[in-house]
Amino acid sequence: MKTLRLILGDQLNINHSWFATIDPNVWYVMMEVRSETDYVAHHIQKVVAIFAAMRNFAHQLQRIGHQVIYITLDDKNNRQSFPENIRWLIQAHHFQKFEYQLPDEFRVDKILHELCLTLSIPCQEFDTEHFFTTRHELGLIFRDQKQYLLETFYRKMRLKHNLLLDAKQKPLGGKWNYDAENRKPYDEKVKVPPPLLFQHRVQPLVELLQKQNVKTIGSIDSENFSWSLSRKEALALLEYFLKNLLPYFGTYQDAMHTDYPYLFHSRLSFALNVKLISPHEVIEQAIAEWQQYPEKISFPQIEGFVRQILGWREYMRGIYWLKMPEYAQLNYFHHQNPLPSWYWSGETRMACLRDVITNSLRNAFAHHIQRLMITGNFALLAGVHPNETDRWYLGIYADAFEWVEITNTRGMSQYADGGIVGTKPYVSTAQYINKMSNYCHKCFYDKNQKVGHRACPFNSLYWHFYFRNRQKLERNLRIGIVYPTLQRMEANGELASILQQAEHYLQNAESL
Ligand code: FAD
Ligand code: DLZ
Ligand code: SF4
Repeated sequence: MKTLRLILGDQLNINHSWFATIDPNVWYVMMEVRSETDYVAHHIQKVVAIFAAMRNFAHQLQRIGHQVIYITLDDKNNRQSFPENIRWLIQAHHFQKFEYQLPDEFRVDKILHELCLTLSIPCQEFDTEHFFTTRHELGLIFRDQKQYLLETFYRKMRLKHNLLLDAKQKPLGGKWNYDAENRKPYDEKVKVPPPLLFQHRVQPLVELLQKQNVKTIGSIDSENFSWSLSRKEALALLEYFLKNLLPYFGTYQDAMHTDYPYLFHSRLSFALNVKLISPHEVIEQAIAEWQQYPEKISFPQIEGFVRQILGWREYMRGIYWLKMPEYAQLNYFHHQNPLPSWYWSGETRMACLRDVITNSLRNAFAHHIQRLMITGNFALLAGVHPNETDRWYLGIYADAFEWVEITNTRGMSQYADGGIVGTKPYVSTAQYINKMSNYCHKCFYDKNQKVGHRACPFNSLYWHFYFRNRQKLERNLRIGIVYPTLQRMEANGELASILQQAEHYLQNAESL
C-alpha cells in the first residue's frame, strides 16, 4: 500500500523502528511551514536550528535509501500548514495510507486527529519511541490523588527502570535525592571548561527566513552557528559533558555567574527535545561514566543529572498530557500585567535581569535557575499575565516546545496552576540572588535596601506578592516563616513603606 509518513521537526529519531527497513512503498514527508514558524515569535536560532537539523535528517534518511519529500519554506507548492500539505500530497501522489508519530504538542495532535477524520484513506499513529513514559502513564500513577509530587513519580521511575538501585531495590547511597547537596554558588574552586560550540555556516537559512518575512527575535552569528544539528554532534555534546562537566554538574547546578552563561550545564535540551538523542542513552552513558570514574564523579552529581531527565523531564510531559488543554488557561493569582518591554531587549538597570535576558537573546539559552529565579521570579512578583510569560519562554529558548515549556513556566515558575507542579511559588528577594550569583556586585540597585530610590525591586515586590496573595498562600506549610515575618513587619510599621515602594515599582515596571 503506497504510504505517506509524516516526520515533524522535533521527531528526528533515526533509531525509530520506522527506519529499520527500506520500503519502496513508503514515502516520508518533512515540511518547513509558516503555521509552525508563526504560532509565536521564535528566536531566530531556534528556527534555524530546527530547519538545519530537519534538513540534515532528511539527507541522512536519503543516504540510507529512504524516499523523502522535503518541502522547503519557499517551495511554490508549500501550502504552509501540515494538513494542507498532506491533503495535497495524498491527492497529487495517490497515497493509500497516512501515518504519523504522536506529536508532543496538544495543538498539533488535535490538528492531525482532525485531519484524519476528514481523509478518505486510513490513518495510523505510532509512538515516537523516545520517552521513558507513555503520554498517560503519570495520570495512571497518580490516579485518584490530588497531589502530583515529582519525588513520588521519580522514585517510581527509578524502580521501574532499575536505575541507581542496589540489589535490594533500595536507592544507591541510601537516599533517593541529593538535591540538598546541589546548591552551591560558583566559588571558582574549579575552572569552568569552555562550552563545546559547533561552527556551522547557516547564512542561506537566515536569508530564507528574511526573504519570507518570518518574524523572529534575538540575534544569530550565521558564520559560527553553535547548536548541535545532527545526531553525531549531539553524541559529541554528550561525550563532552560526561568528560568535562558532569563531575561538577550537581554541585553548581543552581549557581549563576556573569562570566559563565553555561557553567556545568549539558546544553543537551535542544538535541533531546528534537530527539536527535534519546533520554535512555543519555542516562545509560552518564551512569556508565560514573561507574567507570567514581572517584571523579561523586554520587550526588550523577543522581542530580538522572533526576533532571528521568524525573523532571518525564514528569513535565506527564502533567502536560494529564492537564491540557485546560492547563493553558490557568491563572491562579489572576495576574493581568503586561510583560515589561525590556524582556525583549534586556535594557533594564537590574543587573541580574539584564544579564539573563541579554544572554537569552544572544544564545537562545539560559540555564534552569536563571529561567526560574531571575526572569520567572520577576514576572511572578510583577503580576505578569501567564499568557505573556509563556509566550516569551516559548519563543526565546531553542529548546522550547510547549509540552515542556508550559509546565515549567505556567506551572513551576508562575504557580499559575495553583500548585500542581510546584509545592510553593518560586520567588525570592535579592538575598537568594546575591547568594547564588555575582549579579548584585555591579547593579544600579542596592541588594540590601527595601525602600528608597536605589532599593532592589525584588526586596519590596516579594513582600507585596505575599501580602496581596495572603488568602491563597497563608496555609501553605512549605512557605515557612514568611507570614509570621510579614505580620511582624505589619506590627512594627515597616510593611507600609515596603508596599508603597512595591506599588511604585509595579506602576513603573517599564522603566526599571
Ligand atoms: P541541564 O541542566 O544540563 O539538565 C539536563 C537535562 O535535564 C536538560 O537537557 C533537560 O532535558 C532536563 N531537564 C532539566 N530540568 C528540567 C525541567 N525542569 N523540565 C524538563 N526537563 C528538564 N526545558 C526545556 O527543555 N524546554 C523548555 O522550554 C523549558 N522551559 C523552561 C521554562 C522555565 C520557566 C524553567 C524554570 C525551566 C524550563 N526548562 C525547559 C527546564 C530547564 O531550564 C532546561 O531544560 C535546561 O535549562 C536546559 O539546559 P541544559 O540542557 O543545559 O540542562
Ligand atoms: C518549532 C517548529 C518550527 C519553528 N518550525 C517547524 C516546521 O517548519 N516544521 C516542522 O515540522 N516543525 C517545526 N517546528 C516544530 C513543531 O512545532 C513541533 O514538531 C510540534 O510542536 C510538535 O508537536
Ligand atoms: Fe538583581 Fe536586585 Fe541584585 Fe540588582 S540588586 S542584581 S536587581 S537582585
